[in-house]
Order: sequence, then structure tokens, then C-alpha cells
Amino acid sequence: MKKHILAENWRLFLHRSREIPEHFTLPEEGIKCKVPGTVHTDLHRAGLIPDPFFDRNEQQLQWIARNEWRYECRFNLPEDFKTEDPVFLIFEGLDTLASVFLNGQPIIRAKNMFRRYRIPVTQWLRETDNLLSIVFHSAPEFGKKMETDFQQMPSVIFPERAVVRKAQYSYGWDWGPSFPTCGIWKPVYLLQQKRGIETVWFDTIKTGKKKATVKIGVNLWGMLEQNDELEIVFRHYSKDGVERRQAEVLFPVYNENSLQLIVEDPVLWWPNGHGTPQLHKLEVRLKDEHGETIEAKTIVVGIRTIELVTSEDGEARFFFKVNGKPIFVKGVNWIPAHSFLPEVTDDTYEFYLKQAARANMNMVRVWGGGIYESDVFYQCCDRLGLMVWQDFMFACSAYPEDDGFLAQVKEEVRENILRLRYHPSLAIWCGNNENEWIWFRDMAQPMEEMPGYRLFHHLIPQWVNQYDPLRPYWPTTPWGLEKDPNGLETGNRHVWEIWSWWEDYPKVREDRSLFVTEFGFQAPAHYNTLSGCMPPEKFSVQSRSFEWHNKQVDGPERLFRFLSAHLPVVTDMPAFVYLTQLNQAFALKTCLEHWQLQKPHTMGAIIWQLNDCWPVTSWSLIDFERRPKLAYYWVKNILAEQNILFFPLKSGMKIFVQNLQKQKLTFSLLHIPDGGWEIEEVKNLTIKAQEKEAICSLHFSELHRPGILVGTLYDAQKRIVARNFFNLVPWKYLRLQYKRDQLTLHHQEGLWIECREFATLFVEVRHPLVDFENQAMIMLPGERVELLNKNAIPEDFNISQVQIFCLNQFLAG
Ligand code: BMA
Repeated sequence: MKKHILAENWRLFLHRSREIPEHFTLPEEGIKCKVPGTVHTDLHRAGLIPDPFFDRNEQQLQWIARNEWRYECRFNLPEDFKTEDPVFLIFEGLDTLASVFLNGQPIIRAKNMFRRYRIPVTQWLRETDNLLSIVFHSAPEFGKKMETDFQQMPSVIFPERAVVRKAQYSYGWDWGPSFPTCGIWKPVYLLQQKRGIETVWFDTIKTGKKKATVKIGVNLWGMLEQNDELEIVFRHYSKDGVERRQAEVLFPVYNENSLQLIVEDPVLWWPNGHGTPQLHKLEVRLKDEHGETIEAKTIVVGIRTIELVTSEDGEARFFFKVNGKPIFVKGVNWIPAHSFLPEVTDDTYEFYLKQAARANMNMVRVWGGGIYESDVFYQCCDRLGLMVWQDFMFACSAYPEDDGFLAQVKEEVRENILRLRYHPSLAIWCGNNENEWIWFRDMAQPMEEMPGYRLFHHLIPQWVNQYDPLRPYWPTTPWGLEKDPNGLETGNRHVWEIWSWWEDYPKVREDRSLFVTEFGFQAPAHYNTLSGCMPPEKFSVQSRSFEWHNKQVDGPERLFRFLSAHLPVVTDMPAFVYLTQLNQAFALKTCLEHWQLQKPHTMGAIIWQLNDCWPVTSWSLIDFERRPKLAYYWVKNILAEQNILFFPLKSGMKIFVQNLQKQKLTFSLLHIPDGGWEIEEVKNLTIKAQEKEAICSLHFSELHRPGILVGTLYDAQKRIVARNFFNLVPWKYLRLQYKRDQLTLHHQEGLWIECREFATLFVEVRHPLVDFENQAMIMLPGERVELLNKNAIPEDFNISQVQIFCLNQFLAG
């Protein structure tokens, strides 16, 4: 097998201009460009357009997507390619409508960015001076033409997107700018090979304490020869790391080869928080008659079963069982991590997914308006014990059902299933995001009449059954047996009454969903992130620029509405960011606390959303520049294995403690009275290891005045293991003690913050150049928290630039 990547000598040309601004010119000889890349990023790197994310530049750059662009690459055939064997040109991904020419010969018209193209090109290649030329047609223009020629798809936004198999968010979403870009978004290379490995898969059929049954499959392509061999080596590891090897040699057949193995004493893969996500190694080698390797592939696999339970003892349920054990899903939704996808690196995935696992999550949902993510994404999930809820890439629209479109989708579905099937993290395939729910709400016509219905309810499930028969499939999200796909009684729900339909978060306490796949609350990105993406004079709460960086209809207005219900409305920018982020933190913590208390009726809550694709005010937990919002810290706390949950009753409070770490702890409950500073101790108890258990009830009459309850779990060394709070009246009506110097910074052996006299709530520490570890802390008198380890402090660190925020300063008096 010979592979030659075409990454050099690419040039970008304006192929056909439909619309260009007056001042724009592109040199005749084109510009140097990057592959993989996009037109927008190439033009920006060449200095021809301004930063697309800055200020309101998005508005001036809309013309780019309406034109046709051409990428060209000149290359010589590599020396070692000059033999008889066939040569293929492989495109891992073309975004999207592309006419490809090799030495003037049309070789393919691509229409689907989610597919990989393997084109036999031997007959068109020359030894030297080959010209590969790719014309990208405008996807939005094509979509609009289809609408005029045929019919517009009922769709929430940008209906023209539905007819093109292109990441739907790129047209613009309620958290993302409109940049339906084009380009060669994944690697392109020449491959010389007669036959090879198409895909390797691994299924767990059965697990038990002593034995597991697994099935291994290898799909091959090309012309096999008579004495080819397929060698399969499975290396699995015991608890203490000892490797055991099971090997077999098969005489391969074209397409699918499979083999069932019994694994003795298997070490299973478990989701985060339920055990180790143990991985094993599977090596596959295709050899010729001389024992020479034609192609080898190693994948990392896990042994586990997964099941979606939708009814039990005649009652509707919705939960996942892993290795036979019901799992409460603590999850987060994933959107594409950049508006220009080739900018996403392996490290981007690693960073965000590690943060999800650190926040005690066990599931990530790949939302249907984005992309089937890169292999690295799923490899990280395998390693971190994050189960994946995988949508097929359709969102918030009806979709065409003509033969050409269905054929495109079939190929896309087949390829992506076969690529991802081996991952132990992959928990479920889901047909689409919200298509049926929106049809039900907006169209008042029978569900079966929704264009695309056939895809999600007949065709895709058939294909899933054919290519990945053991994985659960759910037609859409939300979905259930009721007429309303978002009904409460059956299936899963998206809880958007809160925030998007203007309800406030305390409303969650009435919710009885079986499983929540989306819910969320907005907050601005970190102060440093937002201030960096608009000119200083435009960085204010009611500037056009700040509002532009919030894509939801009435998004900016909602920030004020919900802020005013709970907290003082302060509009200077540093304070506004602090307070609205705090409000998001309260909202998410309240929802997650509630649904965990509804267990086992409710069996999962997946937050909308983990990440962003540009600097924006959105529902994300971590912003585009990797800075967590305050909500991240409270979500992490509330999802921890050791935590405290407050369950409000009419006249009092029930408090639950979960201590899954089998450690003896003490629980202390303090009352911080309104306006006062004498903290009173309400309870002090010893806690054994336990599942969630009610440890105390409290009647409000036991307290002298309203205020705040703070519960803390301490270990034997008096270290804080978990802390949680409950405010007995809305924050805005409370008064807290405040003095400027009640929090002090210490810069010796690292950077520390110390709380002196009064209980200080939700401390945030900012610095223009440094990001700190702990935020949104409740600090009691005498407590110290490390903000930065001494090795992490930069040499030129200037302590006077540190800014400290706490709720006390806004509620003083
Ligand atoms: C849901 C999602 C997205 C959207 C989000 C926030 O409807 O599926 O389409 O971005 O809510 O409104």
C-alpha cells in the first residue's frame, strides 16, 4: 500500500463571481491556501478579508458563500507509484457541492460532505505535472434554486439547507454565525493499492463475570488473491494489566469476515463514575501469499453491552443499561467546535471532552445539526468513559425523499456506521434532532406526512439494523408514543419551556420527564473572550456588537428578564457578565438537582450545550476560547459522586446526601441569616457510605430569619468533599455582609485566596492574561483556596491586575 498526501502546492481562485464587494480582488494566479481548509480561513490568512468573528464582520462577509471557488493543486506522481497497481484519489471530505477534474477530465461531482470519496484515477494520471482542480459551487444558491424549482422544505431556519448534505449549523443557528463555507475540509491523498481493509468492527454479544462473548468483523475491498490471509489478534488486559492474547487466521472472503470469541475473565468497559472504561486492542492484518502485510489496522475496543429500556413491567421508562446495570445519564450536548471545521484539532477534542469527564459526566450527545465527528472525538470518549448519543445529521426541518437524496443519505449512513461501530462509547443512534417535534407544533398534519418521515422511521432503522444490529436506535429526539413527540408520559423530552419559552428555572421542580435530552440556560462567554472579539468602545450590554454575538431571537432580552427575577440588574460589563453567568449556574444546578432527586423516574439529563463554535453568548458551559463559565463549576459539583441535594417542601426542606466513595464523612449544615453575619450551625452529622439517602429534614420555623443554607461534607482531615446551598428567598431580596478586604490574595507558594470575616458567596477571580482553576466558590470565614499552583504562575504575573467578584458586593447594605 502506498499513500501520498496532497497537502502542498494548493492555490485558491475565484471561479465564478456572482457577487463580490467593490474593494475585493483576488490575484489572477490565485492565492496560496491550506488543505484541509475552507475558503473563509484561506481568504483571511491571505489578508483579503477581516477576522470573520470580530465585531459584526459576519454581516459583510455573506457574499463569500454565494460565489464559486476553485482549488488547484499541481503534483508529480511520486517515484514509488510507477508500477502496475491501480491508483485511487481519496477525499476524506469535500464541503460540499464539488466538481472535481484531474488533468481536465471530470472525475466526480460530490454532493455530500459527510462522505468519503474513493475514485479510481490510474488512467488519467501523468508522471509529471498533474493538475487536480476542484470547483466548489455555492450550497446556499443551489438550495434556493431547488426551492424555486420544486418546493421549500418546512424548516425552522434557512430552509434551503435541507436539500444539501452539508453541516446544517453552518448556515447559521441560534448560537452560531452564518458561514456556509466551502473547501476541502479533510485530507486528500493518492493511494496505490489493489485490495485492503475497509473497516474493522467489534461487538459484545454477552457479558458475564467469568466470560464474555464478542464478535469481530473485518470488511475488505478490492480483488483478493487466492492465498491471502487475514490475521486477527485480540489482546485483552486483566485488572492488573496482564496481557492475554487470542489469535486466529482466516482465509478472507470479499466483504465481510467475522469471528466469534469467548473471552475468559473479561474486564468490562464502564461509563465514567461506574468503574474503569477498560480498553483492549484488536489487530487485523491482511497478508499476501508470501506473508507480506498488505494492510494492517489496530483498533482499541471495549467489552460491554448496552441497552435502551423504554418500558418495564408495563410502564413507560427511558433509560440505558450498561452491562445489565441501569445508569443515570449525566450528559452534555456537543456542537461542532468551530464555524470553520478544519480549525478543530485533536487537542480541541481532548480538552473539551476531558472537561466533561472531569465534571462527572457520562454521556455526550453529538447533535444532528453538526457533523459526524472525527475518529479522535470517539477515541477520547472511549478512553474517558463518556457514552455517545449519536444523531444522524438532520436537524429542525423536514427533508426531501427523492431517490437521489435517499441514495446520498444511504451511503452516508453506511459509511459512518461502519466507521464508528467499533467504539464502546457509542451508545445509541438517533434519526435526527427535533424534526418531528417541529412538524407536530407547526404543521398540524399527520406525522407520516412530514417529508423525510420515511427516512427516520423506515429506511435508517433498516440500515442500522443491517450494519450495526446490536446498537439501540431512536427515530428522533424528542420522541415517544404520544401524539406530541415531546409528551411527558413516554420517551424522552427536550425541556425548553425554561428559557426558550420564557419560563424561569424554578419551574423545573414540577417536571416529571423520564429522560431529558436537552435543557439549558444562556450566559455570556468569559469576560476576556467577549472583550477580545469586539472593539472596546462597543463592548457594552446594549451595543449592536454585543447583541450580534447572541444569535437567539430575543436572546439578549432574555438575559435581562431572567436576571431581574433573581439578582440585581447591574449593567456595567464586568458585573453583567458575572451576574448573568451566576444566573446560568443557579439554573443548571437547580435542574440537575431536581432530576437527580427524581431518580429512578427520571433517568437522565443532558445539558444544552458543552461548547461553542465562535465567541458568543449561548447556552454553553465552556466558551470558544476554552474558558469555563461559572455554571461549569456548579454542574461539576452537583453531578459528583459525593454530593448534597436540597429538596424543598412547602414548609421546610429535605436534604439528601450521596456518598458513593465508601468513606466516612461529616455533614454540616449552616444558616447564613439575611443581613446578619453570625453564621449558625443547624446540623452536624456523621455520614456512612450510601446511595442517595435523606439525612435530615428541616422545618423553616427552626430558623430565626430567612437566609441561605450551606451544606458541606468534610472528610476526616476536615477537607471539603462537597458543598451545596439553598437560598430561602430570591437572592435579590437578601442582604449580605461585605467589606472590600474580606477576601485577600496571597502570592507565596502559588496564588491563594482567603476569606476573612464573613461567609462570601460565589467568588470569581479574573485576570486579563491568566485563567484560574477554581471559581464560583462559597467561602466561609477562615477558608483558603488555591487559585494557581506555583508552577503555573507566569513570571510577569501582576497581582494588581487580579479582579475579584462575589455576590456579597452586589447584595451589600
Ligand atoms: C434545541 C437544539 C438546537 C438549538 C437549541 C437551543 O432545539 O436542538 O436546535 O440550538 O435547542 O435553542
